[in-house]
Amino acid sequence: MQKRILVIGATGQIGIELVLALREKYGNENVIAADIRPDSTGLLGEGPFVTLSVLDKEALEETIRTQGVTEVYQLAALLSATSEKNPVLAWDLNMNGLLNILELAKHDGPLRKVFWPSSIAAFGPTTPRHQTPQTTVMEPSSVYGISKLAGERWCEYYHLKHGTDVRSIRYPGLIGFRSEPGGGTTDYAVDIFYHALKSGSYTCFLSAETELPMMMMEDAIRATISIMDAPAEHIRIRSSYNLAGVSFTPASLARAIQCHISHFAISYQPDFRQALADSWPCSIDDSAARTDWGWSPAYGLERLVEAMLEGVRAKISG
Ligand code: AKB
Repeated sequence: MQKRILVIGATGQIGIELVLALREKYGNENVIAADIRPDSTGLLGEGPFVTLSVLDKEALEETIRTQGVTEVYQLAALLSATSEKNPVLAWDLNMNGLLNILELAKHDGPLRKVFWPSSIAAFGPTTPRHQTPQTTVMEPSSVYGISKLAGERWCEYYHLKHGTDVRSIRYPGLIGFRSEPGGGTTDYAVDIFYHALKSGSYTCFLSAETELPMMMMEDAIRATISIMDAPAEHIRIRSSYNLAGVSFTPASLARAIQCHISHFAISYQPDFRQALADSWPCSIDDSAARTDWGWSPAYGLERLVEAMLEGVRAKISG
C-alpha cells in the first residue's frame, strides 16, 4: 500500500528536518506537513501543507480520512522550559494531542502507524544518571517530563489493548542548524554556535559541568525513520526506546568550539533551566534500540561541532 504520511508540528525543530527527509524518501506529494501556524519558515520545500491543530479532533479525523493518511508523526508539543511557564497548556497539548491520534489509529480508518516522541525528560532525579537503563525508576519532576512519562504509558496501553502500531524514542537534546529549537533546556547547545560565530562569546544558562545526553539532528532523523521502517515484530518496546548520541557539558562543548575559534569565550549564568537539567540523565544506555532495530549513532562531539560550525556559518552568511 502507498504510504501517505502526516507530520503534525511540521514547522518545529524536528518537524522541518523530518518532513524534508521523508519527502526525499517517499516523494513530496506523499508527505503532508501540518502545523497550527501557517508555514512562514519557507524551509519545508515543495509538497502539501495543512493548517491544523492536533487538539481539533474533528479536523484531524477529516484530514486523515480524506487524505488517506496511513502514518502520523505527532510532534506538536511544548518543550521543557515553556512547559514550566504554562503547565496546564503543556499538559493539554502534550497529552490530548497524543490521545487524539491514538484514538483515531484505533478505528478502522486508513491510519496504521503512529510515531510519538518521548524524551530524556521522562526520567527524574531518582533515576540512575549514568548509562541510564531502558527500564528503571522514572519520577520526573518537570511538567514536560510528567507528560512524556504519561504519554509513554498511553502508547504501551494502546498497543496492548488495541494492537496500535505506535513507536517512540526518548530523544536526547537535539542539535541542528536547518531549524531553530524553541523552549527547551538543551537549546543552549544550538545557541552557542550562533553566538560563537557572530560575537565570539556566549553566556550559558546552564552551569559549566552540566552533562546531558545530546544528538546531532541527522542521527535523530535517521533513528526516527529507522524505527518506523523496522518490521513490527522487532519493536519489542512499545512505551519508548532509550537513544544515545553523545554526552557533553557546556565546558567541553566550548573547548571543542575553541579548537576552531580560538578566541571564543564562554561564561555561565544558570537560571531556572538548571533544575530541569539536574533532574535528567548524563548518559543513556541504548542497547535495546541497537539490538531491536539496529541503532548506531554516527556523530561524536568533534564531528558534531564541525558540522554545526559549517552549517551555521553558511546560514548566517547566506
Ligand atoms: C528540552 O530540552 O526540553 C528537549 C528535551 C530534552 O526533550 N530538548
